Amino acid sequence: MKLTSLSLSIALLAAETASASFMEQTACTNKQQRKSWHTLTAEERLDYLHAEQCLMSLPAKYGLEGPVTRYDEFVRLHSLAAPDFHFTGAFLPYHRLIVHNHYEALRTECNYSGPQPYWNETLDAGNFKNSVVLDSATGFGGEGAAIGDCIQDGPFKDYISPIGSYRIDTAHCISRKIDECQSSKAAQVYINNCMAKQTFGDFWLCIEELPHDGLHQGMGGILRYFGSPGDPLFYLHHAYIDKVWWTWQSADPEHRLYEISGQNQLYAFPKFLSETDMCGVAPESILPPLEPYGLGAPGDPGMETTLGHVLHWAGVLTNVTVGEIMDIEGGMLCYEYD
Ligand SMILES: *[C@@H]1O[C@H](CO)[C@@H](O)[C@H](O)[C@H]1NC(C)=O
Ligand SMILES: *[C@@H]1O[C@H](CO)[C@@H](O)[C@H](O)[C@H]1NC(C)=O
Ligand SMILES: *[C@@H]1O[C@H](CO)[C@@H](O)[C@H](O)[C@H]1NC(C)=O
Ligand SMILES: [Cu+2]
Repeated sequence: MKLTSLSLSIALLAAETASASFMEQTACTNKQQRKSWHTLTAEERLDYLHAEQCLMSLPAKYGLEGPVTRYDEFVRLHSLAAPDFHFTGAFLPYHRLIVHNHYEALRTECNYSGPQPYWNETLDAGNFKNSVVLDSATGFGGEGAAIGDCIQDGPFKDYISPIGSYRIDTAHCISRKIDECQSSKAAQVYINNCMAKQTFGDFWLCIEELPHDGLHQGMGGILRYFGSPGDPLFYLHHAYIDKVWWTWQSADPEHRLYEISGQNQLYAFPKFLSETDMCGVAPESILPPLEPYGLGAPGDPGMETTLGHVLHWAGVLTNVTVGEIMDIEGGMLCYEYD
């Protein structure tokens, strides 16, 4: 009895020390805003779309092979490291970071001063085709048509990216092919199911499987692959998934603010990927390749993702640890959701 409570307090003390070391001294007072696309004014929507077009017009600066524009560089960074952070414990942290990095580029390089929007996908689940997000005048344009499912309207219809769906580069348009069975995976019922999970490991797997995959498979085209940031909808989607994670964290901050776990390399696909999904899609058609890995991952003592896990970007961006971005209102991040 006594021993148990002693080891418990030691564990708690260790957890507190770990979290404290990740909290920087800089206070988060002037929070950046994240807002639902559905509630933005037409002018706010256009500001965001113009900022994205600006990023698509700026020249690449990291010297990576492939990217021509600043916009392309984020696509390349995502696909280069993609096997490290899909179906692994770093899935949510990595996407939190890439949305932040992309937003910083819009702000500092394209003078964007509006909020980071997110797409509340539950509002359009099963009916992506009619979403305001895909409006041709004040949105991202609709789905594709003709050869290559190239999008036909909206501000990005003429954008050609040299970055392929994964590691092989071929010049292509932004493609989409909506599947409303897949888009119904974004429904609130699946969000609620995940919100009820009590551990990070259960929550993350639940999110990555259903609500998260609903957008990627439901929108189709380039969003189905590791080159998914090639469609600017990627950032609205992952800001949304980030909001869902933050809501889950905030429901029990004492336990969840710094809770992380999960395999730290893509050793195995989660069980749900071995089964045909609810829309009758067989797993082989959506699985990324499994790659051979060494033991463990940078910053982790073993095979589990920890707060020390290094989120790295092909050596071109500053390395960040998972622990540094667990709190969106402290350390290197300072933003809030509406
Ligand atoms: C951002 O604003 C600065 C200062 O006004 C200006 O020099 C720069 O050209 C602007 N950048 C873009 C991409 O519009
Ligand atoms: C999406 O909208 C629904 C309906 O207004 C709301 O209940 C839900 O909380 C929203 N989800 C997020 C993540 O904002
Ligand atoms: C960033 O992390 C990677 C992976 O651990 C490592 O190879 C690289 O040296 C690190 N870069 C810096 C600047 O620390
Ligand atoms: Cu991703």
